[in-house]
Amino acid sequence: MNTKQASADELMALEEQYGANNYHPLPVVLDSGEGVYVRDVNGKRYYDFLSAYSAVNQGHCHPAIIRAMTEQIQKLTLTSRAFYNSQLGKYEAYVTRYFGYDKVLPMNTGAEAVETAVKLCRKWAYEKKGIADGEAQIVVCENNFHGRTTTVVSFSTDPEARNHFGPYTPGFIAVPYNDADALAKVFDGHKNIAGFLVEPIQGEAGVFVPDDGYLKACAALCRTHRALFIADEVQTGIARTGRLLACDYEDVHPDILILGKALSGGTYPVSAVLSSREIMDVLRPGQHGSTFGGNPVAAAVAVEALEVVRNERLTENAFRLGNIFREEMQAYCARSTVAVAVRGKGLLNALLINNAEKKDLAWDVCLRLSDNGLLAKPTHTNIIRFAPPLVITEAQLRECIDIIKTTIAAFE
Ligand code: IF1
Repeated sequence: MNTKQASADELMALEEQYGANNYHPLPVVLDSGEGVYVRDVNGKRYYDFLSAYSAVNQGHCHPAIIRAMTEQIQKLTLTSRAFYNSQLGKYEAYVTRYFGYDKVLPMNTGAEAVETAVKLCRKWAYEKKGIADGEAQIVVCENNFHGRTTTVVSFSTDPEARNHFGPYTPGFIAVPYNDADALAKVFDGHKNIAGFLVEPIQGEAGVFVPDDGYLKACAALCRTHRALFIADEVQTGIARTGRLLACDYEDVHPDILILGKALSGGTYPVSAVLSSREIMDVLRPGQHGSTFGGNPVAAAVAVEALEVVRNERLTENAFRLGNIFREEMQAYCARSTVAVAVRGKGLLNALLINNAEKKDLAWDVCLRLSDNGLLAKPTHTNIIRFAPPLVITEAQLRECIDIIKTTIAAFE
């Protein structure tokens, strides 16, 4: 490949030939990003309405985060946890205070943080709750998405995510989402329940927002039965839904909180598991960790990424603009034969497409949206997720609403 900028087709062909085919991307080859915008290799500018699945809440290449990263990355990138480093303690103090916890276990990807939470919950169950070793059960929800590792897909109910990856890790019970009675029945029927793992809003499943009170009812059941309420806020956390955490809508304080994605503003893999001292202290030296977990770059970046959320009032912005988005799109759905309904909280929203006549209509709409300068992608065939960076302005949002309406109108 010579040094001239390879064409979009050449670059897509390289991925097709040399890359594992575990994705089906839209035919757009992105090359740069700034705030709510990304540009492809031909210089075409798009509004990014996926935000790397809520990792880029602070906007692409946020200057303050890039500055923090650039400074640290030229100084010290990785020491392993065999030694202390000058950034980790400051980050641990900052992030635990920020979310109201005693302790944090730093990891890298969301799935690693979920795996960490599962291990922590099980060990707490054996050493503090007194469940017989190896007998702990963790309740999960049907249609969950918590990552792609083999233990995590062991408790997935999605055949696409789970099939042919066995043998599976045992010790999980699936209940219907948004049904606290179903969780109550599991507690009544089993004595070895260690915890309940839940997404406050099911993102991948299609932005399913549970009824008001669902999280609170489940947290109360966990307290009554001395099981840990584990919230996976990898996608819903860090201001995305219009509150710092989606659990904040119900004043639920998870026993174990899982964060990722926007913890670094999309600049670096940073995830975290936060909990109380009583729970976290069941992990002793040598019992868990990772090479990059807690590295100085991740620590410096995460502090800055969280500062941006606070300083730029991204939570309030997501709340206010999310209401505008749903109000405008609901009005459009009322008179549309294509767009059926919109649902979500803050700037995590999804539009249901009527694909009765054409199965892949949502995909076609997304292709046309990209032609019209807005990037979004369907999930589960007929649901289009709309999740722009939380730095979007009202004027930009209204422009994007117009783009979405005009694009869909062409399919009516
Ligand atoms: C892909 C989905 C979203 C997550 C929740 C843990 C993780 C995720 C609630 C794991 C990750 C990502 C994975 C990414 C696409 C995206 C995704 F479509 F796959 F399901 F957001 F909905 N908990 N979600 O949403 O975090 O290990 O990826 O850092 O697999 O393509 P990760």
